Amino acid sequence: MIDQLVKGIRAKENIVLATHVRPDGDALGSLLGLATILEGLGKRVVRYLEEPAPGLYDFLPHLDLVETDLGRVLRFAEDCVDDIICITLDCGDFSRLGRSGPELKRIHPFWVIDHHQGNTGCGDLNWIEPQRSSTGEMVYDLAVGLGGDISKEAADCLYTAIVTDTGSFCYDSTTEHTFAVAGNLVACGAKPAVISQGLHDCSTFGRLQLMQQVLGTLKSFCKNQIGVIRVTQEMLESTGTTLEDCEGLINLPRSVKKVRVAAFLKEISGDSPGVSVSLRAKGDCDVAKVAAKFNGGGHRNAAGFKMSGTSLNQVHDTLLPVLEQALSA
Ligand SMILES: [Mn+2]
Repeated sequence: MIDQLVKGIRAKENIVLATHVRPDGDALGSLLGLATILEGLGKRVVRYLEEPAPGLYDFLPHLDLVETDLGRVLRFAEDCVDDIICITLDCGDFSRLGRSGPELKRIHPFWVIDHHQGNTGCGDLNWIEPQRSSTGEMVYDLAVGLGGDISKEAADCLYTAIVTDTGSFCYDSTTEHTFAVAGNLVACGAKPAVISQGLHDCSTFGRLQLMQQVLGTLKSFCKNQIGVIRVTQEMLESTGTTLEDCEGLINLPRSVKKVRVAAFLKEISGDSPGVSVSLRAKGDCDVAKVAAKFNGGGHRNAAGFKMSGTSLNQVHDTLLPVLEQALSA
């Protein structure tokens, strides 16, 4: 597969890179890392995001080069005629590309590089490996195939992708190859301590106050094997925070020794109010299957879904029996 991708990339001069809405570290790191690597090979690259990247990742190099104007991307693509590829990274299914998806898909060829379980592939070419720790790990292998240099900037981006999607090398998906890639990235100049500081030592007092309130909602079920927390719009308002500040809070219930499944219920306001749910599992429980029952997706250990026009209590009552069932499966 990598040979096919390498051949395709060598044949083209212009490349549009895109990733999922509300991008995480793997999405952004893969996008920015691959962009830098391709530019090193003399390609013209567009780094497209539907909305500006979350502030949490502002330590990543070249975030300033991100394009958020879809019209400009499409005009660029039109000017390139056939000499172009659109590559989506870390996008588990087509809808995760957001409103831009249908427009971007008009660019041909349209490629998918991803590691989400259940991704059926909507591209002209699909490189999907669900057993991989991260898209960043796959991008590294592609970079090796391309034979280009991995600059310090690219190494920082790909290392960030891997370290975030593996929960700092803690999740099941972390393999010998993951460590080998991370080691090579450090050899290329990635700085684990600086990245870790950028990712973890970036709290605000507002976030800590939010954490306090969110932890106040902690409930356990099923002999302490299920831990559930929630956040309301009112909590966000009173602490001057946004949903972005909830990143990582699900690890609080997950960290309980007995907990096998953690759930985080978030009240969503805006155009389509409702509830978004993040799920984390330890051991043999598969939360991707749980999320799929609610039209969501993800991996065995980390998954999620969204329901509109509903309340936190309603979602809680519907979800709990499904989680209990997943534990006994
Ligand atoms: Mn990922």
